[in-house]
Amino acid sequence: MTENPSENPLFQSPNSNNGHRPSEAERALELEARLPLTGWQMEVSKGLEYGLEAADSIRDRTIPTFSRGELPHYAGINTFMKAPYLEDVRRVGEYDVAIVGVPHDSGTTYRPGTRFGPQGIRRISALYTPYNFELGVDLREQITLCDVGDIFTIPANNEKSFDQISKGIAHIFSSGAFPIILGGDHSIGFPTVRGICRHLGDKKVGIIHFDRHADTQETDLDERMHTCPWFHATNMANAPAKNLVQLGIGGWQVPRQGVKVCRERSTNILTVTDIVEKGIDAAVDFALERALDGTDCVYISFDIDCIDAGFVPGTGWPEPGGLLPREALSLLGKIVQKAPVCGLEVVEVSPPYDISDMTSLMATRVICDTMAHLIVSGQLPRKQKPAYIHPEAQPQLVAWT
Ligand SMILES: [Mn+2]
Repeated sequence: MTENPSENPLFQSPNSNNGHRPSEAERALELEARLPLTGWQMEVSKGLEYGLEAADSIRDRTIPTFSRGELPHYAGINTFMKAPYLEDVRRVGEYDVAIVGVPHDSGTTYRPGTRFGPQGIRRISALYTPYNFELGVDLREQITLCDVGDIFTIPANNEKSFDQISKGIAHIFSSGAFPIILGGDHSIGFPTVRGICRHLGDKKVGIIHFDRHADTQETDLDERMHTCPWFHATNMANAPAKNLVQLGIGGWQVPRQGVKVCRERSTNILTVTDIVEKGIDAAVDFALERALDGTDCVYISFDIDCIDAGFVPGTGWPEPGGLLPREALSLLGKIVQKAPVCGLEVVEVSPPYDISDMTSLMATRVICDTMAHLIVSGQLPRKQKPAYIHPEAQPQLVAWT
């Protein structure tokens, strides 16, 4: 159901309409008229069938007795955006997008609580409708989404949890469903990328990493903690360090051991000031040029703390001076529209430290925007499995003791 991008007003030249450049709002009003209502109607009839017709006094006859589907937003079972819960994960390849929680926070070095990140993000995601005004996207009409629940992580053991995470992500990724991962602390960045690399054959992935922290040291407190994912991920031949782009790094929480590794491996860093001074478009060009140099796809690792601490209090290591939400979302949207994206993780949401669910809501926004930009750029729904997905799994990619 995705439109040809050339017919989408978002991609039309500014002067195509007799010199009148429509405002974003004018374009948005036009785009909405093109969206079908089929998915909504199906949801209503299923609701009436499964949830029974409403009591006689209810005038709106689309309302069932038992809440089914989107409405009301405060009711219902907490999957991400009330997507169907896929209990039989063997069927995940039947969906365009799979949401998976990774409730692991044993890699945390200060405030814990990100094991509740998936629950927090799912809970506040019920606030959202599937429609975005400016982009003219309706997720319910344009893609199929499921929530496969959480990976079974082992709270006292990072390494066993990493093995579970890599196995789970490899399963989703190789099925052809687009994986969206709800963290969890950032230690999961290594096993998620390892899961993807397992099915890349000889293909390569560039990592675009949004964060205030470098996360590139080998160990922290003697283990592979949330400060360490990119040291280990970029040891894999499928994920070269020269294709690691790190956006928003800076402040008083960047360990010097990590900085040394960034320098030695020539990762590609832009600070918040770099991004502001270059401008968003130049920063996007820099990120794509480096992440796509010799690679076949891009993985996005979005640490919620890349955004200024004032907007995301519910995180493990909040740091003032980060990106404004508008800047982060604009960078993300432009990157997703221009790169072949193979997966997204949003990490470091810690609901016990959150206020009014703001941090979880920011994560929801990052996820929904990513899905919308994948639709607008024609990457979703997938017409076929991307060529970079190799059917055979490589069991052992890198040794570490
Ligand atoms: Mn961070």
